[in-house]
Amino acid sequence: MKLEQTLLNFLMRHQEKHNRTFHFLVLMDAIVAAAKRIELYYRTGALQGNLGLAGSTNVQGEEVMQMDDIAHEIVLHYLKSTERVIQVVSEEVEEIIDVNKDGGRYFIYFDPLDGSSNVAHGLPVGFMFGIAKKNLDASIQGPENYHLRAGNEYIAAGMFVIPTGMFTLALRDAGCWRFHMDETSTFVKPVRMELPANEKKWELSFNAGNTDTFSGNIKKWIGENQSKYAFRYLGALAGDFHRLLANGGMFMYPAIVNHPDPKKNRPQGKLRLMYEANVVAFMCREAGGDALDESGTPILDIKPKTHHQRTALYVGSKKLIDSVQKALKA
Ligand code: AFP
Repeated sequence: MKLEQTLLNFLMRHQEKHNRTFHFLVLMDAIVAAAKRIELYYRTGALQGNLGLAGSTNVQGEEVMQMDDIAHEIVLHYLKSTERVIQVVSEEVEEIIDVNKDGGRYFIYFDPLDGSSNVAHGLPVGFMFGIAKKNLDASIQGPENYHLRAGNEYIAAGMFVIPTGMFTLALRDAGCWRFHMDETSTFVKPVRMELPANEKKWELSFNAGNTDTFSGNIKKWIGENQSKYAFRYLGALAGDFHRLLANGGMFMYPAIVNHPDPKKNRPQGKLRLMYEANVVAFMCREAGGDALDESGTPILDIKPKTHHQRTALYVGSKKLIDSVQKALKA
C-alpha cells in the first residue's frame, strides 16, 4: 500500500518552514471543502436534472439554480465559516462582498465556475481563486488594506479542474504544485509543476475562430508560428491552462479589435483580471513562465481600477511570451 502526502500536511509543513501561522490552513481547508462540494454537485447534477438554466425545473419539480449560482453560494458559505476572510470578489456578484471586515486577514478573488459553456455537456470547468493578505500591522493603513491588489501581491492562487479531481496551487516564491483527489476524496501527492523546456511538447491554445478579429500584429505572429506547435482548446481556462502547465507553450485570449460588428470588439480583452488572468499568471510565474496583456505589460503588474476589470491575456513559456511581446510592440 502506498500512502501519499496530503495537501493539508504539505501546507502545514510549508507554513512551519516559513515560520507562519496556521490561519492559511483554515482558509485552504474551506476552499477545498467548497471545491469538493461543487465537484460532487457537478458530477451528480446531470442525472438529477440540476445542470439546467436558472428558472427551469429539475426531475423533482424543484426550481433549478444555475450551476454558477450554486457554486458561488457554496464557496461563500465555506469562506464565511473561516471568519478569516475580509472581503471577496466573485465573478457571480457585481458588488464586493464584505465578510469579516474587522477580524479577517485575507481578500479572496474567485470564479466559482469558470467555463460555463461546458456545463451542459458535463465537460471540465474551473473553480479559480487568488488570495491577498491585508497588512496585519494595524498602524499601517496602506493600499494593502484595500481589495484592489495587483497579482504580484497575491500570496497564493489556484484552480480546481472540475470534475476531474485535479487541483493546482501556487504559493508565492514557493512553486506551483499539482494535487490529485484520491479514493477518499483527499487531495494528495504534491507534484511540482515547471514548464517544460522541450519545445516539441509545446502547444498553442486560443479560440481560433476569433483569429480574424485580432490585431494585425497578432494575426501575423499566429501566421508565422502556429504550424510549429500542436493546437488545443477546451474553452475553459482552468482546463486549457492545466494542460499548458504540463506541456508548455502558450494560452492566449487577445484583444478583439477587428470584429465585423464593431460593437462586438473587446479592446480591453475578455478575461477577468483578478480571478482569471492573475490566477493563471501567478501559477505560471511560479512554474517558470510569464504573462502579458495586449500592451505588453506583465499581467501581475497591472494595478486594477475595478474589481471585475477585463484584460487580454498571453500566458505560458517565456520564449513564446517574449516573442509575442516583440510582436505586440512592433
Ligand atoms: P464562460 O464562463 O462565460 O464560458 O467563460 C469562460 C472563459 O472566461 C474562460 O474560461 C475561457 O478560456 C474563455 O472564457 C473562453 O472564451 P470563448 O468561448 O470566447 O473562447
